Amino acid sequence: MNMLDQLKALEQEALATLAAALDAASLEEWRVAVLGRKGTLTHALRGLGQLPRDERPAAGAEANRVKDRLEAAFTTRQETMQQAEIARALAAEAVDVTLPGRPPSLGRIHPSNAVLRRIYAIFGQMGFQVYDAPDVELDEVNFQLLNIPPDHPARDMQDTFYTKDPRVLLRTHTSPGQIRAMRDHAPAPLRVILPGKCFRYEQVTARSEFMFHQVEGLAVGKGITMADLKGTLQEFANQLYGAGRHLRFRCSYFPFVEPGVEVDMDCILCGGQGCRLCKYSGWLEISGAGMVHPVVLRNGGYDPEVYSGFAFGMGPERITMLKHRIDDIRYFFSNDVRFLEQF
Ligand code: FA5
Repeated sequence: MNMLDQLKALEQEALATLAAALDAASLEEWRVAVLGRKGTLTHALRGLGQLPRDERPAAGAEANRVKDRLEAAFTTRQETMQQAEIARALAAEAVDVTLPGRPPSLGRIHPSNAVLRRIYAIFGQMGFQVYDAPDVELDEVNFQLLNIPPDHPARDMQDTFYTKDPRVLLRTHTSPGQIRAMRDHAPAPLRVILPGKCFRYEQVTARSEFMFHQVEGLAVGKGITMADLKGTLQEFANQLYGAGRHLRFRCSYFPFVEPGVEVDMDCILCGGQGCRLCKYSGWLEISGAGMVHPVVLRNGGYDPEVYSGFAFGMGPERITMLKHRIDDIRYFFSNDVRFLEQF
């Protein structure tokens, strides 16, 4: 067989095997076997040099044509294969855009936080700033500086959770924040609310949790009187529960105020007639309060001969219960969405 026939036969065979190559591996095998350094075509091209001179131009031209043809065929086959691979991948990863989506579930503000924000806004309008005090407190600040020495009977009303260090406990009320705020500001006049979590080691019931929020209020300055306390709480009740609320101040005892009071508001359900909510008394308790005790003023850095102040402490969960007529405080922190999503 002369060179030209040999080249034609090589071309036919190579094209036939190329057509049979169905994957990338066999395509690569074909490239090595035909176009590679030791491939059949390369081998044939090398043989051109041994041809007689007059046969070389024709054989050379034919060899180049075959080489171009096979290279072009290889490229085309490779591209076709890549396209097919892309098409297969796209089909496999196809997303059905007509499927209904998963709706994101919308969060809500927790009812305790919602009423806290409302309380901040109301007292903010009256010039009270929010002061943050720690949940983990010293016995000294939670009790002693508030006029409750060790073994004082008032400690029985506010037992708490203790840490390994007997000096450190979880605060039972926000009142220790009074000491911290006063020490931060004295002797400048001061008007703050102190919101936050409180903890008590007590029986959990429909009205009492072992963890709950309080909002403390404190105003210290010259010439502050009980009338300021009454006016401030009256304005608060009007803003939160609607204008025209009636408040009642009942004598009470807290070691850190003198005089001390419990503040009641006319029942929001019956307007004072008497119903189940107010236990037929016509009144709902909303806050403990009083004039800051001289000992506490002194512990906070104010001279009680010159300065006076009022303080109050209320429970936002109980306030929310009244507002929305919730009959069990345990709903607040049991994380039942059927409860939480109503707010
Ligand atoms: C106090 O804790 C005083 N520190 C309040 C105070 C501040 C008086 C400043 C005078 C001057 P009391 O123990 O009554 O007081 O609690 C105040 C409010 O916290 C209660 O009216 C109630 O709303 C809320 N509270 C108390 N204990 C619980 C509890 N276990 N679960 C839910 N709320 C509670």
